[in-house]
This record gives sequence, C-alpha cells and structure tokens, in this order.
Amino acid sequence: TSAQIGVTGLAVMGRNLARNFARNGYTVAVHNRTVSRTKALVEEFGQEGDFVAAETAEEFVAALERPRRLVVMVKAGEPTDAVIQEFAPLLEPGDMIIDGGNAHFADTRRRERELRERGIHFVGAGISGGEEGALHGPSIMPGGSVESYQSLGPMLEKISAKAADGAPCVTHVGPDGAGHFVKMVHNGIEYADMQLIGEAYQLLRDVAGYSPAQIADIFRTWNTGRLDSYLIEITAEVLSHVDAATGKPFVDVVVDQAEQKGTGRWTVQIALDLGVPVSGIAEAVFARSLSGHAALRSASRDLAGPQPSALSEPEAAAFADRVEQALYASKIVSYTQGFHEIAAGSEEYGWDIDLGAVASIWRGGCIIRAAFLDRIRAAYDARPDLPSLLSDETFAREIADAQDDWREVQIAAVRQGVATPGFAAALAYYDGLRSPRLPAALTQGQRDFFGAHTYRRVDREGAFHTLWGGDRGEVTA
Ligand code: NBP
Repeated sequence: TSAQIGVTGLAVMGRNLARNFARNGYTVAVHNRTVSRTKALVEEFGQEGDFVAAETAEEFVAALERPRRLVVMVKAGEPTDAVIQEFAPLLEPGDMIIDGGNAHFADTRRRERELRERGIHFVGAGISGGEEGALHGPSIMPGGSVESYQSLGPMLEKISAKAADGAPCVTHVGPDGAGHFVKMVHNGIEYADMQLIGEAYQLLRDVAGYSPAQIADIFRTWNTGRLDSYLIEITAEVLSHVDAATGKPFVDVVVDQAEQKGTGRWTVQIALDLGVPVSGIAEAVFARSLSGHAALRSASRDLAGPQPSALSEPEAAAFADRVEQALYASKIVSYTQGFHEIAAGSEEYGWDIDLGAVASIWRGGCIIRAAFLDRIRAAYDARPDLPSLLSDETFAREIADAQDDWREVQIAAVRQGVATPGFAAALAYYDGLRSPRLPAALTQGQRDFFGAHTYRRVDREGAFHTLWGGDRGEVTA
C-alpha cells in the first residue's frame, strides 16, 4: 500500500491530525520515535481509516507515494531539526516536509533554505485549534513554495475547519516562514484577547460585585452579539464551573499565576525588531509574567490603594454594558496591532501576505475564531491597502460609539485600583494615533539637546541642530 500522507510525531497533536487525514479518506503512514505510540494509535483508532504503521524511518518513507508528503508533529526546536536530519537523506527532490509544530519563523526560514538546496520542499505550517481542532478541523497556516501548496493544498483544505460560509480555514500564506509568522501573531492576539477578557471579568467581579456564576451569564449574553467567539464561550464555561472538592467556584481554587510557552513573547520580540507598536499584546505577555512573580506580589500586598467597592444592582448592570463596549473597542485595537505586525513582517521578508485571507482562515478552527473576523476579512477585501483596521469606516464608527463607555470603564478601574493594562494600552494606542500633536516633538528636542541627534522641522525640509550649549542658534546638520 502507498500512503498519500505520513505523520511522524504521534503525541496529542500528531495523533489527532493523522486520524483527521484518515477519517477524510486518505491513507496515512504513521511513525513515532517511540514505537509504542504508533502501535497504540493503530490499535485504538485503526478502524477509523487506512493507517500504515511504520517502525523505522526507512519503512515510513517507503510507505509514502511520490512526491512524498511527510508531516512532522514533534516538539518544536531541536527535535524538529533532529527529525529533519533523520528523514532528509531518505527523501528525493520534489518531496515535501511539512512542519506542523509551533516553530519560530526564523528557524522555518533557515530549514526551508537548507532543504531547498537539496530539492526538498519545506512547508512551515502553523496549526491552531489544539487537540480537538487537530481531530475535527484546525485552522492551518502553511508557508512554503507554490508547488508544494499545489500538491498539499487540496488535502489541507479537506481536513481543515470550515468557516460559516463553508470556506476552508487554510490558505497558502506565503513563502518560507510566512505561515509560522502568521501563527505566531495569531497566538499573540490570543494572549491579548485572553487578557482583555480577564480584565473584563475582574471589573465585573470587583467593581460591579458580580459572582463568577453571574459573570458567566453575562459572557453568555455577550456571546450572542458582536463578541461571539470561542474564547468568550469557553470563558462562560470556566466561570460557571464549580470545584467538586470544595463547592467553590473553580476560578477561585486555581492558583492565579499564568504560564506561557513562548509564542506570545516572540510576537512582542519580533514587533520590537520590526518597530511595530503591539502594546496590547505586550501588556498581555507582561501581565502573565507579573502574575507569576509570587514573592514580589506577596511583598507588595500591603501597598496603599483603594479597596474596590461593589455597585448597586442597577448601576452594576449599566456598568456591565460599558465593560462590553470597552472590551469590544480594545479587541479592535488588539487586532489592529496584530495585523499591522503581519503587514510589517510581510513587507520585511517579501511575503506578499493577503491580510483578508488571513482573517478568513481564522474564522474557524483556531482559538481566536470569532464572528468579528468575518468583518475584518470584509474590510481588507474591500480595501487591501487599508493602512490600519481603525481606518475601516465600520470599525471607526463602532469605536466612536464605544469610546465614552471605554473611557468610563478605564476611569472606574483607575479609581477603584483594578489593574487593566490591556484596556489602558488599547485606549492609549487609540488616543496616541488620533492625536494631532504628540510629545515626540519634545523627545526630539531632548535628544538634540543631550546628544546632538538633530530634528526635522514642520516648516522646512532637512535636518537641524540647535547649539544648546552656545547661543542657541540653529544650524543645518
Ligand atoms: P509535544 O510537543 O509534547 O512533542 C512530543 C512529540 O515529539 C512526541 O511524538 C515525541 O516522541 C517527539 N519527539 C521529541 Br519530544 N523529541 C524528539 C526527537 N529528538 N526525535 C523524534 N521525535 C521527538 O507534542 P504535541 O503537544 O502533540 O505538539 C506537537 C507540536 O504541535 C509542537 O510543536 C507543538 O508546539 C505544536 N502545537 C501544539 C498544540 C497543542 O495544543 N498541544 C497546538 C498547536 C500546535 P516520543 O513519543 O518518542 O517521545
């Protein structure tokens, strides 16, 4: 038998992806470093489709029809390089290695270049949707050669999630590292979305005085409107869950220190390199980091600040409506920042990424899937050169409508001493962008004063320097 696709690395993600291919009618060769995992997969799920179990790399490669399509689902980093080194010598020109792990896009660029020299197509494919997505349909963000997508695309389209309009949640994102770059920013946006939801929860709890169960109901209501999304939906589930052992709300028995695996941090690191202000995503990464500093937090517990006091019931309900506006406006800003980073990466690396297509493939399968993404897609489809999502008329109008409440919520947070770094960063970004004059002019003056760094003038071309230590006359630099 010859398999149309092979999957090596059969932990949760690889196993479910292999099953997804098999359930869609493909013959799938399966392989794992530890053979017991391969056997377990075929024993447990063999009846779901056609699997070819391979114990060795040679058997695995021999089982694949040519050109070979070999999906690698191992732990990102060194294991990916180890697997490539093991398999590449067994492959022939025209074969494809698809890395579905969470690789850093710079690693993907290097691997693609090295393998291209040997005639092998390397496809760095970001996959989102977790375990369930891998099985029932993830959002897939493949980067690599056009030829490899011609061969692989139809298969990926088949196993991917489908948006509400039936469109598959996969597209050829661009060359080499483009797919993993877009997956990285997806995860950065995911961090920001989660942080904003967390802040909304804390405001509803500490300022409005609602219980977790009541807040779950509020999120359920929000989920029927413009905030309709997977993350809002699961937030309601988590908040309404009661701990069996104590009878307390589950959220109250979980240690409040958030962990991270790195893709959010990469999004911010790369944004710093590209010079893109992704302040909302950065605050989300820092908020997780702050939560994890247990010793610092306990040393700070006695610092002075207001005690949040709960609102009366009608006030609380009105406040909840304002929080919805603040959350929505801040969410628009997070996506604006994330798409700006993708546009900047695309420009820097010559990827020519279609931003509307990216929004389109995030509509289903992935963690940030949301009704809202359909509107982002529409905005970019209408104007592919849109300078920013905030320049889209619809989004601009929605923010205009939300901004009074957005500001009121921020005021309440500050007055009551509830930390809302995500809301605050989003609002500051918005006000910074729309400001006709920024204090950057003063910054330039300071830089010129202490370092003769020069400045440009509003009324004349050229670079200028003021003789600060002398007669303060101006010279052309
Ligand atoms: P893990 O990231 O836990 O990786 C485990 C797999 O890597 C096993 O098959 C293991 O083989 C294999 N492996 C390791 Br570790 N070192 C190896 C080496 N040197 N040579 C060959 N194989 C090696 O699995 P996962 O959670 O299924 O994730 C797979 C990839 O998908 C990762 O890159 C992850 O970042 C990405 N991803 C995960 C999720 C998710 O929700 N979990 C979502 C999206 C993307 P063994 O069985 O022999 O130890």
